[in-house]
Amino acid sequence: MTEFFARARANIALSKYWGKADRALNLPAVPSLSLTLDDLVTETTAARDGSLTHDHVELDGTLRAGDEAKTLGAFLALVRARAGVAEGAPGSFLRVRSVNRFPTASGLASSASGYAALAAAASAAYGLRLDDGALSALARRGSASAARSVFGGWVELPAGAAGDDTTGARPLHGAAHWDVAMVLALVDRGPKDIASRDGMRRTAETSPYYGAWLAAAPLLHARVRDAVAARDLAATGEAMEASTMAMHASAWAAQPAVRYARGVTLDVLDVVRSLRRDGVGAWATMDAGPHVKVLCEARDADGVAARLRGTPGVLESRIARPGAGIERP
Ligand code: 2P0
Repeated sequence: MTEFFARARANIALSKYWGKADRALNLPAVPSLSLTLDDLVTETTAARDGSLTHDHVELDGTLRAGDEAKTLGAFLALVRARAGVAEGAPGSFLRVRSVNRFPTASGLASSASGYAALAAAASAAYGLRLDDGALSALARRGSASAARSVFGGWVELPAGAAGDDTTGARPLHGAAHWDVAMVLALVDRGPKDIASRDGMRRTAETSPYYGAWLAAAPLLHARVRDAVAARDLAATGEAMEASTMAMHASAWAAQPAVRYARGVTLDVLDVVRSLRRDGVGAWATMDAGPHVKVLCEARDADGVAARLRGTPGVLESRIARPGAGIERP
């Protein structure tokens, strides 16, 4: 059994992806821009195993079963179809081991690094040679944010056009483009309340503000992209916060509400605002969970992390820096 290894890093979106243009192909309805981070790593090995009658996927030491195994198996079946490997043929199923080496409590998006690493390891196991763009488009089928984790640094995932399965992310600037940090404030160790896929579906189906989000998102994305290109921290931070709040506002208005923020989340937002009042350039974003990620200059990161750590309800704060793209066979 030959094992194929891949390593990918998580990313945090500055302009947010929320909603799908095509549910079957998992195409995003809006463009997004992210920063790949250095120390949130998923490592995955995949090997074809003739003794298996279905895929075995072990995540963080636990063999996945039920709906989760079904979802993962459907993704691997897609990789097989691309590689021309007949479903059920001897040696067609994979033994996969994936470990999140997040040096921190969980609760940070791992589906991005997870599906990027899985797409890379599985395609290698089937001898499917993909360039980064094609690998990104494949990872997107697992999780749209995973398309961005194929690349390091500053990455754009365009909105998809219904039916266009080639949509993948593209690198805008390398990790060295800008010396910033994302300071992560973790406020909860439990699993998230609503999976992002379900949250965005409910938003699209029931929120009166989903249409407003679809109209605003591309403009906010363009502001983020221009500000990142110019390394203008205030402009980037303001546009990032605007995209974040517009996304979450559309979700809050879903019925029932899709609300990821807790009381402590808002307390951290207050701290970030008071940091700015004190002259520290710091701006906040949140994803499908209660944690807050704070963008600042690298030289300010220690001070920002200390302030966040001192906020009641913050369990842990750590500094992430721009990171590299995927490593694969
Ligand atoms: C993002 N999020 O742009 C946004 C902001 C969460 C909030 O991408 O359905 O796990 O698997 O494509 O990529 C999380 O959603 O969703 C996400 P699917 P995904 O980072």
